Amino acid sequence: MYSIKMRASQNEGHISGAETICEASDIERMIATYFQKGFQHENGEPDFLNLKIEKVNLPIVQIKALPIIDHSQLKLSQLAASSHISQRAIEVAWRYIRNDTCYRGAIILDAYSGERIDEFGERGCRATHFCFKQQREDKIHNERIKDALAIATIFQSNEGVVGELCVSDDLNYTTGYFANHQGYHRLYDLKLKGSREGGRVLFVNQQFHIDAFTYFCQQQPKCVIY
Ligand code: PML
Ligand code: MG
Repeated sequence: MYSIKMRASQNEGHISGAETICEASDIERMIATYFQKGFQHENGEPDFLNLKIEKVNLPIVQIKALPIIDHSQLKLSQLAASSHISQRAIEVAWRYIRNDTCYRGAIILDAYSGERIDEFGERGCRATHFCFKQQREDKIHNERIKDALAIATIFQSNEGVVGELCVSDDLNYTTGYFANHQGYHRLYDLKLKGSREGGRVLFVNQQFHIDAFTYFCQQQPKCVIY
């Protein structure tokens, strides 16, 4: 199997990214798909596009996708409270999401104090080396949701991660999610159209170990099964 990754940027600012793990026979199709995605993005015209193909040498672990919970009346404050995330940590998260930096990955906050505990800087922590497979009859057809569900599931599979808030940094996409151990809760109208604000913030408790987390998210090959 091969890991395929794409990232596109403009003036070093993030435009678009994507990744999967696939068979050798699918590499050509995937790089064509990602090339299109990177170059036809509403966030802007890239001046840099990187495609990376790597052979996967470690065994791939399978993880079960979080259930999708789609109740339009869900409130972030209630979800956060049920995951023991403080109001203060949520306020800090919004500040990171609304600032001018487009992080490529997630930033990590203490769920109680709201203090940032990672050292990933402006890059943030990405989930990498993964693919998404569907086994259910009622398949997800939306590529964006497949990708977001895979990433949310990978983050939630780590000890000490109690929640994740995601707001898309895509210009006109206003739906995001809050993930916790119960599932992937879709949240509507998180921002106004025409804004690049967005990002992923993880909330963690005392059980969290950054080294184990980083290895699992970035080195361990994973297949998220829905
Ligand atoms: C992204 O665009 O990177 C994040 C997508 C969030 C998807 C939310 C949803 O529609 O369920
Ligand atoms: Mg995006």
